[in-house]
Amino acid sequence: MNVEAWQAVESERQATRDLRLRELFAKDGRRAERFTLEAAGWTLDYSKNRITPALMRRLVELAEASGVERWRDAMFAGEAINATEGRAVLHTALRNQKAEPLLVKGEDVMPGVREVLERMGEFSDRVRTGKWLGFTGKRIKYVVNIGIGGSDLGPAMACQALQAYAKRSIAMYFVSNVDATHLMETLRAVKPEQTLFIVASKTFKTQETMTNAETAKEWLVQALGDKRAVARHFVAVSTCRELVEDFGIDVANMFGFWDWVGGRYSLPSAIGLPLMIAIGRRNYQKMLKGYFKMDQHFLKAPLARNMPVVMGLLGVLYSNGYGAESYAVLPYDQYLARFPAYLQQLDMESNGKSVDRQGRRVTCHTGPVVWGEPGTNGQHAFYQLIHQGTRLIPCDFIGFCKSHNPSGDHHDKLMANFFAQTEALAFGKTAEECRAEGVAERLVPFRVFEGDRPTNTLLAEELTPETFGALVALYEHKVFVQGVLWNINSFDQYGVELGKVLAGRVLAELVETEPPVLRHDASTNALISRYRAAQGRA
Ligand code: G6Q
Repeated sequence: MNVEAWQAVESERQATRDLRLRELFAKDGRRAERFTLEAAGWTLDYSKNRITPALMRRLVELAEASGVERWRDAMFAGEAINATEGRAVLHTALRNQKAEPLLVKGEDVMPGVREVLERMGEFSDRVRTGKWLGFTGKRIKYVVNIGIGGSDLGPAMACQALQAYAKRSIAMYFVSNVDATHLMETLRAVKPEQTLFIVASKTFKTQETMTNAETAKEWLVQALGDKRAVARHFVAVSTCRELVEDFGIDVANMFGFWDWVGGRYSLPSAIGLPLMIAIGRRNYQKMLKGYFKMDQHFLKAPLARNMPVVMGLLGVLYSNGYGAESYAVLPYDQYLARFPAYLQQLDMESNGKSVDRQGRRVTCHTGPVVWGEPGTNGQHAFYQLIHQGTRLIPCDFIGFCKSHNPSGDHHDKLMANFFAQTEALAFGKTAEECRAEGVAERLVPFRVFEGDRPTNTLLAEELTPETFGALVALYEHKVFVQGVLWNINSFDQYGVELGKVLAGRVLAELVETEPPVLRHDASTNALISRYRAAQGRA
């Protein structure tokens, strides 16, 4: 982190650390308005944070000193900012609505982006209207996406998020785990002659995905009694044509993307195919428009009024200033149930790094732990710790004014909880207030809420494809900003490699018929031997 700019943040934080949100609100009648931003259909009220105008100024200066604008512009321009992998980072091109060319290594990437979108549109129209038929002439009723990580979490989360817009006659399934239970339980729910498998893998080499895809292929061929059925029931989303062909999928039914789309940023690429089948190409386009609006806001708004920048700075304030180890994302919308899981990958795989861009050990904490569950469920589970625990857990509350399922007073109750929680977290309840309520003296310490628990409130009119796209882009850019502030490369993920390589070696040892010579540590050797014995392979 930029040392001087961070020190300025720190001294301002020290000067304001004893201020209470109660006082700050009482002193400044314009506080809520001052700390509220609007962008792409979203309102962000960040007034219930431990900030003052002066502290926000120091934070914005940190963003300036760290070169947030320079890095942002380089990313949007297609520069190879993913330096360790020598790649551009251009997920923003996938939703770019402008007519101008966008060059990567001298080549305009936009015609390719539009061409794939068009092919996805044609294909999803055919599936949705029943023109694409299975091998036995029946229409598709089940879509099973086989992918993992970035090739699963985005579309799985989005299909649930936008279920209100989905064609209900096509059921969507997502299989990711190499644990056969995931695939087998899914295959029990679908009929082979009416199932379309989408094998989604950027590399088309991922162990879990290829294992599941091979098993699904065997299942289908066996059920339909003909290898030719594969062509009508399997399509691929990948960057690797040869491997798709080797698997037996007709490349006419392959939807491509590019190495400048990182897995966890790939939802608006062809990886979004299951979502397009679910919600149709028009709604999908609206989602891309929502992404684009937030992209444009991120590009054009001054740093102090820039939603992803402000959220990124607040996160750094708590991580590095207050030592917060995690933050919670709490969507008050059941459709967004998988959003925290999606964000876990986006944030933790991007910023879970301990070396900076120059390869030096970082000197401050980087990416936080992200977690969360939909409200109000979380209130009956872990909110106790957020309200009265010893740890500081900044929270993002996400809610909508209108429900897709208006029924009685459900939505008013949901939103009453939504607003009340941030109020309770910010302002708490003093011992005097407890006593005034008649709380017995011996119980007062248990009934006090300290308050000053920081929250962001993100509110939109309705969960639509557009507001959804903008929300995802908001978090993408927030994570980007934090990566710049910490001077790390948010776009590689070498940390997932070691376990994969070791698993390859262990697999050979697990399945060998002759007792293998185990050369691990004593613990791993013993565990492998125990497993082999249980399989009768001692
Ligand atoms: C994402 C990661 C990772 C990746 C999966 C699947 O940023 O790179 O989660 O998406 O490992 O990879 P494939 O799409 O190549 O199967």
